[in-house]
Amino acid sequence: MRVYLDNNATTMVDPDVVREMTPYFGEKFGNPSSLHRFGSETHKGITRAMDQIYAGIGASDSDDVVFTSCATESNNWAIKSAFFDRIKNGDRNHIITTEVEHPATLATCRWLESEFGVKVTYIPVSGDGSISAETVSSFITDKTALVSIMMANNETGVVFPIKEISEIAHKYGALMHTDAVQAIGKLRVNVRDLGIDLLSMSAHKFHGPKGIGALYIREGIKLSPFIHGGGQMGGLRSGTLNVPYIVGMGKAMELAEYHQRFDIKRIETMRNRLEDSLLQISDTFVIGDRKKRVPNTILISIKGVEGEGMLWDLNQAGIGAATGSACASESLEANPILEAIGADQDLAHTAIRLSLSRFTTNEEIDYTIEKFKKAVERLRNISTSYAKVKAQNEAYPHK
Ligand code: 7TS
Repeated sequence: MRVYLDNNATTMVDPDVVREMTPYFGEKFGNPSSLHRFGSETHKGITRAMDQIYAGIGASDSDDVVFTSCATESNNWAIKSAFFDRIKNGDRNHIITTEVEHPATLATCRWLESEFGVKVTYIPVSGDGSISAETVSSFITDKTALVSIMMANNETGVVFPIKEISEIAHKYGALMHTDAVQAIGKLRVNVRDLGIDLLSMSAHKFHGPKGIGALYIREGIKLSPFIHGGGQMGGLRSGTLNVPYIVGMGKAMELAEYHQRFDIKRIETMRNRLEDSLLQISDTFVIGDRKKRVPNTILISIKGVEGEGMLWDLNQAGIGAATGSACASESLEANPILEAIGADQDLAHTAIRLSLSRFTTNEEIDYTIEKFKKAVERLRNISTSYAKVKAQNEAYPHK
């Protein structure tokens, strides 16, 4: 059996999305900026995708959505623009973010700090993986140019209070950017209700293709262009549009929004069943209150078992899981989420992330419960035997 439980890293492209994209690799190949009919037929595809995305995130017609290559690019643009458009020639010099953002945000902030002297506050998470709007309040000043805080954390699935944080940001005249990569398709995302100025998304996290994302820009917010050139995307990001991928992202958003409304309970029920069963294993805990997490994610820590060993055993059984984020897996020892919850170094290695999707089935959950329990048992037996041998060797050292 093959079971994919790493949907926070990427998702399977929905076959309906592939179907929608296919003509744009073949007969509909025109440049959407061309004035002839080859261009206008692809232009229609772009317009439709735009409508699907605006509807999916509750944007108003006067707002902007600019297609990018991925959320990493969107985050880079949103944060660098805080420097180029608001800090460089203004009287603000401060950005607020959290310790647990994706590297796309953290590395960009660190670069602005080291190269340009921007002050950055990295808000810590508490033991349950959450952050509070009050903490943002306590750090924000009238020198804050941007607050950049993710909507849902990729490792724990914990949802952050974006509406309250937006209100605080605006009270101090700061812009509110959110990385909504892990929220789309899992939560209702409405930019207008949440008071968001800038929002990043990536199609491959909601069953669209990889290599296409977008930045939502609220009406009236002026950003310097990210890519200069032929003036596509209102001059904000030049370059011939990636029509098949944009069409795919639009369709994926339409489906994500539909499934989020009508199908998410089914995923949540499977996630809860999996979680309850795994928590029956002794000395395990899951990070984050279930009611405060997106409905597809579990980050579980198992005492005395190495995360890499678990991944190996699960992989042997055909199950794809992760030890936290794939992008940060090489520095798990310094994982701020696990440090925040007070996990010691041994425990820090045991964090296994299981993330479901609408394609996950109940049979796959049953199979995973069985294989997961077996893996923990096997690995705990190995470490017990190893400890015995070590103790014997210490008691009777070789001459
Ligand atoms: N932001 C968040 C919150 C993410 O989870 C990711 C990818 C990105 C940005 C980057 O998206 P990209 O499309 O630009 O690559 N997160 C993960 C993860 O959790 N495991 O692998 C990739």
